[in-house]
Amino acid sequence: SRIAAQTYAQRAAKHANPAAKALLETIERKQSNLCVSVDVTDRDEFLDIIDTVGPYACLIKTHVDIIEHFDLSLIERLQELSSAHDFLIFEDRKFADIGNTVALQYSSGVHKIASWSHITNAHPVPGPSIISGLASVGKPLGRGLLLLAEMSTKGSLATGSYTEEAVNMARAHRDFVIGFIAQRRMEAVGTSTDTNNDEDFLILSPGVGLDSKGDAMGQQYRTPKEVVTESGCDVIIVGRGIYGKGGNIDVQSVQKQAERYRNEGWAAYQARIR
Ligand code: 5IU
Repeated sequence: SRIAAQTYAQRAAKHANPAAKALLETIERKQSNLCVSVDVTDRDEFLDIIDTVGPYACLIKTHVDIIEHFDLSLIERLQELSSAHDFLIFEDRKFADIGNTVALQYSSGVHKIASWSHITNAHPVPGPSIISGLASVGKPLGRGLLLLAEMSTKGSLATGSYTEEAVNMARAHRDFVIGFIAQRRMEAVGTSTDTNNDEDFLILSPGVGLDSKGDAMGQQYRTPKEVVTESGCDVIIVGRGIYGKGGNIDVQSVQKQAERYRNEGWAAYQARIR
């Protein structure tokens, strides 16, 4: 596709959304298209993993609702690590309710996601009102939203016309929807409205692993080469491939794996733009 042949820097220079621009710039500056997904429940382990992988990542993906003893001091530490290691933050909240409710879930409650997460995501299942609800909170803060156009799991229902309609919904809200969680590029999906030739959706792809094909709960893994070079995705999202089962992390091995996935992801991108 037109976009897949461009460099991250070229795309950063043209992107109008502040979160998308910052992510593309970070990717280029750090030569890393690696997003590390930190799905652990212990606060100290969460921060230790992020401090270890931070130098290799453009983005850290969180599920803050799984963390025991959460309070906003944890977010302060996360923000310190984000500045120290130069990565953005993506709370993988997967909003799915009516506009009014998601606006409250995004802004308020225990987690106050909009106040600290540069990027978040939503299921398109409620229709376009989920975008306007989230945009009412996130746009004034310069945030970006990803729609879940596809999933990596076996038997996912997000396929075919559901995926097409998700892409069409995003096209009508390009000021706030910066891209998709998906398994491939989306330019050819749905009905293109790209008359100015300036559509640039970021594709962030979970289900990435070098040593495993999946887990016992339906997850399916592909390699960075399959995801970035062959399917044209922009960011690889890697969790257990980097930190293993969790529970007592071996810092050296976590660091080694983060560096390995970063190198593989970047090589796969270089092979794509060549
Ligand atoms: N995740 C997926 N697949 C998806 C979506 C999200 O794996 O289709 I949407 C999340 C779940 C988890 C992370 O937080 O990405 C992948 O973790 P592992 O690399 O440990 O499987």
